[in-house]
Amino acid sequence: MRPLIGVFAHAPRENVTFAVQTCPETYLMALQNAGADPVILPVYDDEEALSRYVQLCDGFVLPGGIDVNPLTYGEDPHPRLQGNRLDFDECELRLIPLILASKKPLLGICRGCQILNVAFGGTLYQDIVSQHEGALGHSQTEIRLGAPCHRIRIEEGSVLAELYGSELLVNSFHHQAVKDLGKGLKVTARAYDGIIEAYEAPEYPFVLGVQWHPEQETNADRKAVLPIFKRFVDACR
Ligand SMILES: [Mn+2]
Repeated sequence: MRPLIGVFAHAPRENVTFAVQTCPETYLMALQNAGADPVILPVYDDEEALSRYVQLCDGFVLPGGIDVNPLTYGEDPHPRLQGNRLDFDECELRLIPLILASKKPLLGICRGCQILNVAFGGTLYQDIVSQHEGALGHSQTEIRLGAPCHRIRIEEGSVLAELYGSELLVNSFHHQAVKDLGKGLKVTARAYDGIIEAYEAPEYPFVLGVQWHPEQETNADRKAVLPIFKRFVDACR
């Protein structure tokens, strides 16, 4: 039986003439290729609906997207904060505890990794360049989305170490990042400037946050796409 994976929709970066909830196709394709059936779940401010989604699906993906509003972790906006949607943040912050309580697998990617950290009580860099001294370029200049941008160093004993060993080349499309790690999370990869690129939650069967976009890596020569999604989908069976 192919597991049913709920991918949460998010707001587009640009303001559009009518409100939409969107999901890049690459997440759906990566999950399908890894042996799952994805469904897009609407962001919906109704606790009962969110509980139904959590019952319905075997695992969940929190995808990339726009900035997280800093009010969610008790800070005022930095001048370099970009477009954000507090209502989406608040919905995800109501949803995440329900998923965690179900013990079902949860994969947070980019913004998903950031909001998941906030749900665990952590904070974010609102803008890496202005708030983290010595930061390397996390806003990728190589034009192809799946091309590598920087190296990450992986901690021994982690899911990522099982999949990739001690170092991996990843893409990078973020100006925000995890600052203070939430309680119960464990850093499992960092960039060489110290920025947290991945964490796990050892008390749960499968909780993984990655700051890069494995779903974009469609080049067969690169190895980053399928291992993460396969491992995640296996955990959802
Ligand atoms: Mn990065």
